[in-house]
Formats: sequence, structure tokens, C-alpha cells
Amino acid sequence: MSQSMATVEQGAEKGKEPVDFSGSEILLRCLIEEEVEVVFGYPGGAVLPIYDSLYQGKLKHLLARHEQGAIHAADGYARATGKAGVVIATSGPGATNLVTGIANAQMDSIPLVCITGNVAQNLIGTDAFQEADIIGITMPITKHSYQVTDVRDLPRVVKEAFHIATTGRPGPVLIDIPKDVSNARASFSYPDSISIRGYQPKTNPHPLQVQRLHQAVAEASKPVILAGGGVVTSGAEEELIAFAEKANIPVTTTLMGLGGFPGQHPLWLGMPGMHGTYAANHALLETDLLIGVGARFDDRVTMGRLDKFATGAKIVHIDIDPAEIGKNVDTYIPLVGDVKKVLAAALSELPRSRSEAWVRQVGEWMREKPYTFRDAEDTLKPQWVIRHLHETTGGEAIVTTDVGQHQMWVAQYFPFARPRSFITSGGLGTMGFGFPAALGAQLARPDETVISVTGDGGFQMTNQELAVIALANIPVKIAIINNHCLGMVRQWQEVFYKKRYSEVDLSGTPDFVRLSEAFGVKAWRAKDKREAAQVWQEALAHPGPAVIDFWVTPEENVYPMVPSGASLDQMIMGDEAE
Ligand SMILES: Cc1ncc(C[n+]2csc(CCOP(=O)(O)OP(=O)(O)O)c2C)c(N)n1
Repeated sequence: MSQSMATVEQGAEKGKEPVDFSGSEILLRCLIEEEVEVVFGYPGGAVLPIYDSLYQGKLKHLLARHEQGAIHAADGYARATGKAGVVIATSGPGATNLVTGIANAQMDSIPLVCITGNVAQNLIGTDAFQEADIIGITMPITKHSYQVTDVRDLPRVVKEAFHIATTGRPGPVLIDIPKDVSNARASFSYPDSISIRGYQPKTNPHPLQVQRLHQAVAEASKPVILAGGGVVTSGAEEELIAFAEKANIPVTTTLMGLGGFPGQHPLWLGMPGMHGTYAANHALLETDLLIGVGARFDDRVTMGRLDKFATGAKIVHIDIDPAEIGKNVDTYIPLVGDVKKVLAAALSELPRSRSEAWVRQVGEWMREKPYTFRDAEDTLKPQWVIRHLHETTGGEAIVTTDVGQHQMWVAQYFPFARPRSFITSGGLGTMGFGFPAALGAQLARPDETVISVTGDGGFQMTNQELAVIALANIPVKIAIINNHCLGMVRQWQEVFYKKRYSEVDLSGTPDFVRLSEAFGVKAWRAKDKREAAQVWQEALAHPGPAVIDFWVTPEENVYPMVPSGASLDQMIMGDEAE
């Protein structure tokens, strides 16, 4: 029994009959048993019993200002720790406000336990006030979901939910609790273990496939590793470094994989795909052995042009989820298992590939064609700001992003050295994610510098959570890359729609400095490099939360760029475009 649980038990008098608890008290005890440190949420009618139990203060709860903020904060917490993030919302609109966050977590394989209240069971199906079929609505975007119909099932359900959310390929699990179940009473005991028929994720690789991998590595002369978010999820960074070095294979990391392999490593090729490096994309075109490690070959990497993607390569696919094998690319060697365990198993007797000349070649591409932008003394370029954030922190920070140009500039100009230091919405591409995610990450890792790099568009989607960081003094540094427009959409309209800029001008945006100050958060603005450097230092040194409104040039675009539907060799390089 956990220590906090012992405190809860002190209320029970010795020698008396076992005490009955309400469903909501049982829920809380289950969360304490799961060693949940903080839950994010928002109250309402159907969760009144749960919030009444929370009133005892045994579990830390953070009151978001919108359920979307709550679930993204739980998601940021999960990404920063690897533990499940927990969110509570009421029935109806509270539950439906979670939908984007659930889909976001599902796409990026993030463990969440989402608890929703529902109307009492006798009202379900009657279109009762604030009734929504949240199980039905979220069925395709959850890893699993439960509706609890008997209070005695609650401990098992919660135990299973945490187990399912965090094991195998992680993902969001929903627990819907009708109000009568929260109010019903039962005795409490938490199961020590569970066994779920039909859910036994396979974690160890098949030895025969490992042998085939060894043979393929020994024969390869142009091998490449494509490392994805699975490396970060399984904590396999050391095994990946050892594997790459022993076999002498260059590594490209997807957006979700950034930090899973050190950004300064000589074998690193940067990010591949739409805004990837020349070296990574050309390596993917020419490779004869492509080893996908916890990556799902999505269209931001392949450009959806599978006919042109790694056509001369044998493809090895290492993934915990068997459904990923062969989903997007034909797989020569399938290796189903936990990435860390598969790499560890493959390390012994791993041969060195015949890659000397190839490693030299891709290294030259990296040196000759790095990311570049045209800097100028009298303006503030967004790429300069990101590079400055990296230089001034020495890379020792957790950075979250929102979605858009600034997200890509962070991926390009902030070389991440550690896993779980880059938090971004990769699969769903959810604007409004970055700031609340930073809040959750900071709570999870209080000693780290947490920077939320966000666009002026995305920040306006969830900036109400400024109230939370002000109130709880959560020292997130919010760097708004303010180009006064929906930059990424503007970029596409410039390049592919003949500069017909349709509805991307963000005129009417509030003054972010005054807005932040209204919430009680200290804020600065910078319009040139000198100001930027100075206010950033002040913001970093400030012990509490801080907002820095960087006014950057709006015309800047993200390059290189591969148009969707084009193949990886059709890269538009920045210098050509300007
Ligand atoms: C919720 C949501 N709505 C719309 C989009 C489409 N979208 C992608 S990037 C982008 C522009 C983002 O603008 P901003 O937040 O200012 O960032 P910037 O691209 O300028 O860095 C939009 C509208 C999205 N990704 N998410």
C-alpha cells in the first residue's frame, strides 16, 4: 500500500466492520494506488460526487480553464514522464471538449486515462441534460474504453485502464462513470495484478528475425535507420546509439523521434520528410537497407509517394504494434516487440555493415547542405530566435511547440540531445496543444526549464490557461513567434495558391503583453535581435512564468520543403525559393 493510501486509511477505526466507500472515493483511492501525482480537470453536474471527494485534498487537482487545456496538460505531463496523464471532465460538453485531446494522444501513442462523468444509468439513452455518448464518440480514437455500470467493478477497471494505457503501444483509455455509480457504495480493495484476455503485448523479438536482421546489416552498403517516437516511448536511446555505432549506420529521426538520438552525434542526419534535411531525404532515396525503429512511415516522411520511397531498399520494421507492420511499406524483415528489447537483443553478434563510404557521403551532405536562412541585422528572424533559445539554454530545456512554421523551425534549429525534451503534436497537428502541454511538462519536471514555443495563432486557442500558471506559479517560459498571421497556411498559399492569402491575417490579435499581465503573468516584447536577446535573458532569469512576444518577419518560410505528393528528391531549398 502506498504511503498516501496509509494516510487515507487512518480514518477507519480499528476493529470495526470494513468501511464502505462511495464510488467517487473508491476512484480516488485507485488513483492514489496508481501513484498519480496530479489530475487535470474541470467540474460539472455528473462529476459532482468526484469533485466532492477531491475536496478532501488527498489528490492534487489542477483546475484548467477549458477541458481541452486540461487534457493537453495531462498529455504534456505524460510525454515528459512516460507515466499516464489523468484528466477528469463532466458529461456532455465537458466530455466532448476532450475529443481533440484524445485524438491527439491516440495519434502520438501517449498514455492517458480520461475519466468522464455521465448521467445516471436510468437516464442513459433518454437525451438527458448533458448526456453524450462519449464512448461511442471516442471509440475510434481511444485505445480502449469502459463504462462502469457497477461500483464494485471500479478498482479492476481503473487498474486495467492504467495497464492498457501504459503498456504495449501506449494510448488514451476512457473511463465513463455514470453519476449513480459514483454515488453507490462498496468496500474497497485494489487488485495486485490483472490479466486481460486478448491483450498480451509481445515485447521480445523473434530470434529468427533478429538473425535475418544481422545478415541484412552485414550485406548492406548504404544502410539507414529511421527512428521514430517509439524509441522515446520505450526509453531505447542508449540501445539505439550502441546499435548505430556498432553497425556504423546513420540515423534520421522523425519529428516524434527527435531527442531519441543525440542531435550532435556524427551519425545523425537530422529529420527526414517534408521539412527534413537534404542528407536525410537523399539517404532515404538511395539506401539499400532501411531500418524503421518505432516509426510508422507516415506521409510526412514518405510524402505519400511510396512508389518513390526507398525503392532500392530492403525494409526492416521494428515496432511494438503488429498492425504497423506492412501498413504503409512492404516489409522485408518484421520485428514485432518493444524497441528497447529488440535493439538490445540485436546488439549481441550485430555485425558492422559495409558502410564506410556511405557514412562519409551522407556526412558530406550534412556539411554541404545544412538548414540555412538569410539573416539580417535589422530584423528579427524566427530561425534566429529558435537558435538563440538553444544557444542560451545550452539545449538544457524541455521545449514544447504548437503547430505551424514555428514547430518546424524548432525541429530544425534546436538540436535535441535528450529524449522527452521535445514535446509536440506530431500526428494530429493540433493547434492549441503546445502551451497547456508545457504546463503539464513543467509540473512533471519542476527542475527543468520548460519553454513553450508557440505561434500567435495557436496561442490564441488555449491561452486561457495563463490563469493556471499564474495562480500555481508554474514557471513556463512562453516564446510566441509572432508573425501576425497563420504562417504555415500563408506559406502554402504563397507557394501553391499564387499568393492568394485567404483568411490568414490575424489582425485583431490582442496585445499579448497586456493580455498576459491581465492574467498576472510577467511579459515582454521584442522586435529586433538586441531586444530579443535582452528580454529573453530577463525572462529566463525570472523565477515565475513569463511570456515573450517575439515580433518576427511575417514573410519567412520554412525550407527545405517537399510539396505533398512530390517525391523526396523534389525538395525546394530555401536559397532557390528566395
Ligand atoms: C486546431 C487546428 N486548426 C487548424 C489547423 C491548420 N493549421 C496548421 S498550421 C496553421 C497556422 C498556424 O499559425 P500560428 O499558430 O500563428 O503558427 P505559425 O505557422 O505562424 O508559426 C493552421 C491554421 C491546425 N493544425 N489545427
